[in-house]
Amino acid sequence: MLPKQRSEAGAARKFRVVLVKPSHYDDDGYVIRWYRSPMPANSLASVYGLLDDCGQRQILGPDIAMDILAIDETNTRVHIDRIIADMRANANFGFVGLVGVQSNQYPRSLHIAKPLRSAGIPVIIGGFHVSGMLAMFDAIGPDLQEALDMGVTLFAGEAEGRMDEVVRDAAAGALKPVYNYINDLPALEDTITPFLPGNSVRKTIGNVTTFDAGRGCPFQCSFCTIINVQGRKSRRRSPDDVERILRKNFEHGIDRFFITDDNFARNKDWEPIFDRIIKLREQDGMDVRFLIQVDTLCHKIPNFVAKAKRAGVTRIFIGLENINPDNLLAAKKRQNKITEYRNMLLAWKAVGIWTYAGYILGFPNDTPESARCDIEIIKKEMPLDVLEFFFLTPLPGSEDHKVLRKKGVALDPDLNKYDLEHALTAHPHMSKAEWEKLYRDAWSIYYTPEHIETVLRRAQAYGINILRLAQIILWFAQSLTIEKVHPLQGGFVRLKSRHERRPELPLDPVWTFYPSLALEFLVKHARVAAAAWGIFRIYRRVRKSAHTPYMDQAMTPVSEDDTETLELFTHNQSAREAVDHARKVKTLTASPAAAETAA
Ligand code: B12
Ligand code: SF4
Repeated sequence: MLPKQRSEAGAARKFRVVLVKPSHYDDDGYVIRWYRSPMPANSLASVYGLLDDCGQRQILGPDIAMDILAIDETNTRVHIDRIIADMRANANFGFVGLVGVQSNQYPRSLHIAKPLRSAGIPVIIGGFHVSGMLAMFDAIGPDLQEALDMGVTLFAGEAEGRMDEVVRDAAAGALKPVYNYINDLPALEDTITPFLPGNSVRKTIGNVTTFDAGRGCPFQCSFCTIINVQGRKSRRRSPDDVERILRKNFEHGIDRFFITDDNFARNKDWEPIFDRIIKLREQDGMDVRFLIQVDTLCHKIPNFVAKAKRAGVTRIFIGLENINPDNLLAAKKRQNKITEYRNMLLAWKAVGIWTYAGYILGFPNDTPESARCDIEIIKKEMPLDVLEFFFLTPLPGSEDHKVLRKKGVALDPDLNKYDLEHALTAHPHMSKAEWEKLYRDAWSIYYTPEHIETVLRRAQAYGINILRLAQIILWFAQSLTIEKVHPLQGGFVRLKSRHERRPELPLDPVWTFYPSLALEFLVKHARVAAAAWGIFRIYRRVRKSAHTPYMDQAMTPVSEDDTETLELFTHNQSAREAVDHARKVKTLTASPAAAETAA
């Protein structure tokens, strides 16, 4: 039997909800699952919180209790047979919710849904794939139709304020095929606090959790899904909401947070939220710390960086994406100005905050040579700590995906591969094999022992905790080579079950599966130990030199000469043009008359 959670004592009946945040399949067809995943899933916590609230308000009446179980498949095996038995014992009174389903998780979701539907259990799929497809296309595509044909209900848009309707319909056995709220996005102020019960959180690595302080981003990057699913308008939780979330977690010993807003710098209430957190830290003694995602112009917002520091931000994630202005323009990422990159990174460094940046490989102007050269320039001239690479991916929900589909361009039909780790369409200058090789090589070009040492030396000079940074570098540098998954999909100790394989692939015989699993386990852990020892030695060397001042080109304050001397600004025609453009803008806006005209 499945464990019970959250039910009201004394109620005559229970409405059983099993929430599953699905994982997806690796390239060998096995579900990616870990003994411990890095942190609780915010989508799962959001949906759990909303259902829990329905239960507490007894929306189905005083004699019906809500009984909710949350399973994150990245750290827990989904025993479909047990869910079926459990639901059957409850006369299928309830539903299974597949939560926060991304495109790459959609095939796995259908595989989970199929036997449940055959057993007559109501199933609902929500998340970015369904929302993205319904946001961009009027007609239901074959992938969503497959779910509908099975009798699965699709939920598009956000569930805040809509969960009562779904629960009531499910209880009445009258779920609609589609709930489409994509054009009616709810306000987030005073909405229900995301929440996960302790046994779910304990399956994650540390004292870290996630929450979104807001949704939506004003920019228009063509590869982005967020703007089409969550909109371009900033909707946000209030400072009171944020304080409630922080206090609730802090009481349970959780003091590290990943604020999942895709661009916290464009959350219209970033300042009152930071001010509230500053109060909690400085007056109420709550030592809470944060990782936030921002854009490359955030340093220009008055007080943003300084208040982030005081609010306990220790790390930021930036979508750097590329250093070729032609590529940024092609992706409509006009807000990313290479002339501002160094200013921005140095502003964060000056307050001792370290940086993760995402870098996309496979923009139209990339060649294997140019991309390799760009990574070398970044290493030399930009004070970045952790760099992570992605394939340019036409994600369902993005403008890129819609345009390619409309043009009839061939796209890989296997949604499981839409995880930013696969080449899914033809590239103008690279074969698929060259693109894949570039992706694999990019990690080893960036994470050389020499460069790891440089990153640690720079960080030490800025007063950053380099032991923690070294651990994160180990994770990012080795994940792809050792675990064959992107670090953001990684976890602690990979688990595999013989039966958790894509149904299209054969079941491995016992006599080959288990020996190769054991060998894989040993080899991987030996490699992790060797890599950890290598990075630890670098760390020790850097630590010993703590009293010797360190400076290099990347750390040099930005000067007028940069544009003549740094390769970042001279490496190709479009970089030189970007510099000319920035100069013109500066000259124009320096003259009061021009400033008036510009205004
Ligand atoms: C935080 C985050 C992460 C974190 C996860 C941390 C965590 N544990 O929460 C990390 C960094 C680890 C991560 C990794 C990845 N991510 Co991510 N991630 C996000 C991000 C920024 C926020 C997710 C979130 O919490 N959203 C808020 C929740 C509340 O929204 P929601 O999931 O849509 O849920 C709402 C509705 O959909 C609905 N709903 C959802 N489920 C259900 C179920 C039912 C029954 C009902 C009624 C309603 C319902 O109600 C919810 C509340 O309103 C999103 C972008 C975004 N803004 O959402 C990308 C995003 C989801 N990630 C994405 C991707 C691709 C990935 C990776 C594959 C990337 C990679 N290669 O590493 C991995 C996959 C890892 C994994 N196992 O999930 C894509 C998915 C795009 C797509 N079309 O599939 C997104 C959209 C970003 C993007 N680039 O476009 N991610
Ligand atoms: S800045 Fe980020 S969230 Fe905003 S549109 Fe671009 S990719 Fe999307």
